[in-house]
Amino acid sequence: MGRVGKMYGNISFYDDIKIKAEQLAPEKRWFFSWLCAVRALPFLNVKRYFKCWKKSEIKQHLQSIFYVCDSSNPHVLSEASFIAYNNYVSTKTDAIAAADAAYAAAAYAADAAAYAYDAYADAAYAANTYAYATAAYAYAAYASAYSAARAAYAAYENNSQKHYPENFFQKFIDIISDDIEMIRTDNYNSFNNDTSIYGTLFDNFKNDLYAIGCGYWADVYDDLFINSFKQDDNAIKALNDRLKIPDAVRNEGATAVASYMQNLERQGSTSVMRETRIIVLGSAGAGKTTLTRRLNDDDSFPAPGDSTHGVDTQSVLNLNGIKSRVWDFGGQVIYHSSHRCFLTENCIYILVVNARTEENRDITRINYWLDTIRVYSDNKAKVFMVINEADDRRQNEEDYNSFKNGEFGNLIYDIFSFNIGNDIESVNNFKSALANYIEATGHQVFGINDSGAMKEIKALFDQNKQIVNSDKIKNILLDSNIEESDHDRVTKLFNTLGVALSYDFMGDYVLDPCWISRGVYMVIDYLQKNKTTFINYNDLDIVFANERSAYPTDSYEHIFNLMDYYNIGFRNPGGIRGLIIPCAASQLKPPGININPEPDNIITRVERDDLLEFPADFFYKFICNNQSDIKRNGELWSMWQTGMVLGGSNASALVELKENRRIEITIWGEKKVEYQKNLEALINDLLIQYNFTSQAEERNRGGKITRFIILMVEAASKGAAKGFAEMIGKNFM
Ligand SMILES: Nc1nc2c(ncn2[C@@H]2O[C@H](COP(=O)(O)OP(=O)(O)O)[C@@H](O)[C@H]2O)c(=O)[nH]1
Ligand SMILES: [Mg+2]
Repeated sequence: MGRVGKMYGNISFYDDIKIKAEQLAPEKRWFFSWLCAVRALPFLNVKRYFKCWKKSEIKQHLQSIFYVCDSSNPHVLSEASFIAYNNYVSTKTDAIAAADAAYAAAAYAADAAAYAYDAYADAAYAANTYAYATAAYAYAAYASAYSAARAAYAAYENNSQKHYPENFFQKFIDIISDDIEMIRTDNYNSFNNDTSIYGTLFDNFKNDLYAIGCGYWADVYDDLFINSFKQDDNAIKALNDRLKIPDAVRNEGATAVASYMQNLERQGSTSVMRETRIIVLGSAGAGKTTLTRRLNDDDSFPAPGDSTHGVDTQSVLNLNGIKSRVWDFGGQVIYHSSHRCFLTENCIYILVVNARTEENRDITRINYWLDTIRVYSDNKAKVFMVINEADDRRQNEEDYNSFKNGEFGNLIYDIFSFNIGNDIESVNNFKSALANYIEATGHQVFGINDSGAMKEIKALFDQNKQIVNSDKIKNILLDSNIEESDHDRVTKLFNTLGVALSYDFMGDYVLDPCWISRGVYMVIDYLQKNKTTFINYNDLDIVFANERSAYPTDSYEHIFNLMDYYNIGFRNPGGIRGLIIPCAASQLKPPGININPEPDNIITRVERDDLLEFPADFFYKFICNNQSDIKRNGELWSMWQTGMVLGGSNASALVELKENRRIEITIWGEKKVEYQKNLEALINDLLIQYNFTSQAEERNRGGKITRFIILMVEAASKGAAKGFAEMIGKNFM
């Protein structure tokens, strides 16, 4: 589509804006982009009730857009970020961006039919997610204006002009042209705030936000218009608070943010807490424990062969005055399967790669770890990658640096190469980089009462009181001036944040996440050592023999409950009470398991379209999900690390994980087609839990039907930088 439209003299509106934007100082260009984005917001609701998006995703879409608008708000932009921004984007592209934003905001195009609406809404969402992932970076402003505007534009494209009052677009363009002129002449006091030009669109936007629990946001944007885009101290304070709310809350979407903000306001004053959790991952022997010790100014080496079992959470760092607890994981494959349940919270990750060992040099392994972090953190994490040059075996740095530009580019904060064991100076530089990052990002704002309660609960955990019952919790919350009617909200918040775990089945209790994680890993370690998949209550006496006070008998139920809840294992259906834990199953198919597929079987294959490995626990969870159908012969369960045999009613299946990246299901028997459908539904449910999307495609192969389910990782997981480059490179109009 050409850039046609109203002509200004002999140039188009678009070119006119571009030329004017080029002449503006960067911060003014930025302001202009932000203003365009805000003016474009009501377009998001051209289809009432935000029906342009999938219902289940509306809150996420809105949150992405509101968040990038907030991050680009002129009141949060510092001198430093302008400089960074300026270095990053040339004046030219910057001006084009501003013009694009303006142009799209005005939704001014003669040629309306060219683009399918949904595709654009998705693009806008992806664009926002890129910006979201990298909001700390200076170009968020541009991305926000641009992508909000794109969404708006898309919304317009898909709808006839009948939604708009007469001459709407002409008026809108005039307003935007006035905006840029006023910004040029430093006249920030009289921006046009006439919402009547939107016709019903503006009020519908507000009303529909209210209808979905986002009244808070309706008020924020209404106030901006009412005050002609001037923001008073209260508005600026709220803006700054919004940017500091815990990521775990933000990830829940616009409604969660709205109610979080309302709670802050209700509690009067706020408190900023600055704690983080550092997760150290990497293969066994990479140097994780050594690095954890060095960060703690401990210059000892772990004894060779003395690898970490489970997870060690003892180490607490003080980084520029901010407390960070370090979770040092054992690298054994068996543990990977249960990382997920403890890592969903927003954490900082250190990935240690050892340049010495073959396995660590293997690019696939590094991809595996990065993908694991991406999946488990919902693509929101930042990874500090450390290449351990133990024995001074330097790798070609290029090899590793390529990861920065690759698929995981936006995940990687930076790559450091040094000898962890002996290069104290580099360790200290690394520690400073970590501290600076945490200082810049690690603050979370809480209502004063909530933060009081949180501190008390953490203090209890620190005193080794790791199982806290309902009476105790109630007292803590009441002491912190949190009314009883509000207790559920607060316990739920603490659970979301990973501060204190609580689940419906636990009823009364909240638990220390460090404590329960350590317990779970000790169980897995025990099973691995004893080469068994079954553990009962008596076995736990042995597991915790040296930790009686930390893990008394009455704590066992919590550990089993949690493992069951997260599908790390499942309850033994008969006989002795206990858990069956698939990740402790034997590596290979045990002898004695018989498989007799019939010739007319059907095969379903599941693989990712990026052909990466499945996250480590994916297959184990699939085993758990099929627990009732797993064939067994007395105590012998037909399952192993990479396979299982199922027997449903009138159908059987052999399920195998191949090369960690392909699940092959061979199904035979009278009702094989129905059984196939059941299994596919189960896999699909699981895929959704991991934020994979799937699309099915059938093919015929040699008489047998081979069904491919081709999986895709959400567009959101593409690199931010790449997304940005695409946005610049691709003129969408
Ligand atoms: N010589 C030398 N040995 C190291 C270095 N880093 C780790 N090691 C040794 O390598 C082994 C594995 O290290 P460790 O930190 O336990 O690895 P983890 O499994 O990732 O926690 C231990 O025996 C360490 O003493 C290093 O920089 N130089
Ligand atoms: Mg270790």
